[in-house]
Amino acid sequence: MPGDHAYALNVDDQVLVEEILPRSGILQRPSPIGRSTQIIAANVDRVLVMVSLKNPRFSDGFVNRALVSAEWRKLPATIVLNKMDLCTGDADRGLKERILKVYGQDGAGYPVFPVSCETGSGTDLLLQHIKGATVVMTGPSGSGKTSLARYYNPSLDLKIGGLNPKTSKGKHTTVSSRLVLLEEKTTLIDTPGLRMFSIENIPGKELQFCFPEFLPFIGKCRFRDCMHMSEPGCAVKSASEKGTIHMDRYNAYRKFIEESVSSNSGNR
Ligand SMILES: Nc1nc2c(ncn2[C@@H]2O[C@H](COP(=O)(O)OP(=O)(O)OP(=O)(O)O)[C@@H](O)[C@H]2O)c(=O)[nH]1
Ligand SMILES: [Mg+2]
Ligand SMILES: [Zn+2]
Repeated sequence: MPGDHAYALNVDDQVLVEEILPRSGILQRPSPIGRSTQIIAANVDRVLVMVSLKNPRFSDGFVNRALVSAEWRKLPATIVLNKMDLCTGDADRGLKERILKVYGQDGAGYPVFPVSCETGSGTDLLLQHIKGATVVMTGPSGSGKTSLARYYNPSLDLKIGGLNPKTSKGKHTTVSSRLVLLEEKTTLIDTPGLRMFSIENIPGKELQFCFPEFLPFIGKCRFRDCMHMSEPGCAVKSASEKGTIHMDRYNAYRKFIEESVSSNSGNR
């Protein structure tokens, strides 16, 4: 598993793994087959949610699910907006501004780094941000995860894929996770692109705690067991109406609650 810590012996120039140490900072996703879960990476300090504004197109649903999943695992998350070299028009600039407002320091509170693996813009700041840490990249296929690993370490023999010209989506080029060592004990884990980050494993009641900007308001609602949907005197809803919590994030929360209710009732 990329990121595992182990005791190993060196026997005749071969590394023999004796024992894998207990894992912390695990990033998981439900397995596409069956109900089990797959571990994407272990002993991780931070998750980089790697997306692009276009080619492939930015998806709030993907980003919100990835962030909720990281919060659930108590892993700090950073959003990396790659392919900024392609974003030159007013519409692109508008989208970038909205993303910063919704997810950045004045919104949900996440660090957001616009970068380009093509021109190198923003990559120094990002490297500074992850210095000394073990970070895992996750994102849709084609967002440029492997390109970033190769940008930082050009000697790496890693395959970079093209995009499907019709859909501008990636071609699922990376098929297994790979640990990449960078300078100053920084470790970057490249993973296969995901179609969608599933959060089905998170109980509905816990979802509110996976939105960090909700935390100052939780416990201040009229009802102690408020789910922040339609209950009167809800402090979270009221903060979203005032704009203290961005309405896009509040609506994402509502959608996840509705999904969790309908998937639970389907199991009965
Ligand atoms: N214009 C531009 N293209 C980029 C940039 N970064 C990556 N690409 C291109 O995007 C395509 C996909 O890049 P990959 O690095 O293979 O993407 P990935 O996220 O690793 O994709 P999977 O392995 O399928 O998950 C390639 O054609 C890259 O050349 C960028 O900053 N700007
Ligand atoms: Mg890749
Ligand atoms: Zn409430």
